[in-house]
Amino acid sequence: LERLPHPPRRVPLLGDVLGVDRHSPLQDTVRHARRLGPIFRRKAFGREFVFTWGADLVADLADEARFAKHVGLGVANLRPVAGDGLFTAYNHEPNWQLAHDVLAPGFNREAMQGYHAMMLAVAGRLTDHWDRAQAAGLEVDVPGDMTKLTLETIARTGFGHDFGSFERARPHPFVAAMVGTLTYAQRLNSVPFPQLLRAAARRNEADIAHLNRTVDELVRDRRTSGADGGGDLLDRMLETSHPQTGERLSAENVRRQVITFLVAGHETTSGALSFALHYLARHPEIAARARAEVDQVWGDTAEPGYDQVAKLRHVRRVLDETLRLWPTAPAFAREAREDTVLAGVHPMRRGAWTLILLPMVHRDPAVWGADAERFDPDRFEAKAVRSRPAHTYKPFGTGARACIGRQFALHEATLVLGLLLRRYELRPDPAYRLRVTERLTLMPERLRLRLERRSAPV
Ligand code: MNH
Repeated sequence: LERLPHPPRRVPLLGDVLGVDRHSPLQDTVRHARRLGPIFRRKAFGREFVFTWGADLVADLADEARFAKHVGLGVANLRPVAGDGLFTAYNHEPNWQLAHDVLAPGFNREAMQGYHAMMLAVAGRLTDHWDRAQAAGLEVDVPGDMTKLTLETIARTGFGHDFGSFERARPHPFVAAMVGTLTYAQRLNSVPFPQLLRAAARRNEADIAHLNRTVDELVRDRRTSGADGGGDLLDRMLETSHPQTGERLSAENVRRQVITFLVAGHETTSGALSFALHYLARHPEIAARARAEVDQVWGDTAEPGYDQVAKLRHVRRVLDETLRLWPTAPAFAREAREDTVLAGVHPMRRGAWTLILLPMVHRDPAVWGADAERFDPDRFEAKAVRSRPAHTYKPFGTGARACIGRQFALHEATLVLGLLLRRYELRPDPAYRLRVTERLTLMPERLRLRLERRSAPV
């Protein structure tokens, strides 16, 4: 550890943390990373964090035989909210395997096909909303509207629940409570004495209570209505027993899973869609190519079918490239299962861990070329992908604890980008400069766009 590069120490107690902007710890760390190299440490309040982004190191950390997910920092700070839900569970907690096995079929191809019509219906609410804004000559609030869209999508497809997001002027209180808990969890990492955050801690308790209440109501509605959700996620959580052991999720664990899926199922997808729309607006030539593909593949079918989404290769590459530059879950942690030597160089004790800094992994000039900062979806053409080493692109994490919702997110986002490209031309505000808000996840700050309806709208 002592040998790893680190920023200069200014204050002995606080380490280099005085240089940390507590509103953007990730971007701040990325700035250090460029200077300090592929593996480095930062000290904050007596704790040492090791960050890794070099391609050979990250590839080695992906070895599931020697490394596993580490529940630390931001993820650990969410334990009071999400408990032993799928995302925040420790590897050894029995509820992880149980919930994983019970819920994984909720993301297979057949299940995804079942969600498609509802995803289309929610996207229709978005385009109604955008049509009205466009007709009135108003800008649209991209992150706000993408959050409405993705929250409604996961709530309706997974839980048969309607938050009425598009009928509200302000975000649903569930979203406000969620943003509160994510921001608080992030903040806990960057203050020396979290005990002093008394007012914030009380607000956080209230936010958690709100999330719990919302979820308890949603579960009660399902139980009392006697309706089955047609095999949706809530159905699986409540009714499905483990195929081998016959075990069921407990009521308390169901509560944790519902919160987990409502939050994990919309926040990162919303950011991905928002960044993608930013890039499409800024690169009209790339938007035009993707739009031409949509016109060609979808023709004038009013409602594209499930299979017609995967055929949008260009649109999908726009999304892949967006998640390269702005992986909306920007870091994940890996720990050593046993004493080992990382990439044959750095000794690690059992349990020692490091944070993988995705924006740097994804911008390493040694992997992505001298123009790594440039937005170029062609990097995801099959031939280019094959020419890159494994484990150099990891927006959905790695191994057994990788994202269970990956196909869900990609299908939803590709469908929505296709629908929006087909319907609108995107006009950026020339004065806008991309600023990124952090609350564990990433989101473009105050992104507004103007829309024009295309001359031959479908
Ligand atoms: Mn998702 C885990 C990124 C969409 C539900 N997700 C992860 C991890 C990353 C991630 C990275 C691994 C974290 C870690 O190792 O600590 N997820 C994303 C991104 C998007 C996304 C970038 C969208 C874009 N995730 C979704 C959606 C859902 C979802 C949609 C649900 C419908 N994700 C999860 C769950 C986990 C997870 C649940 C935890 C899985 C596990 O540990 O078993």
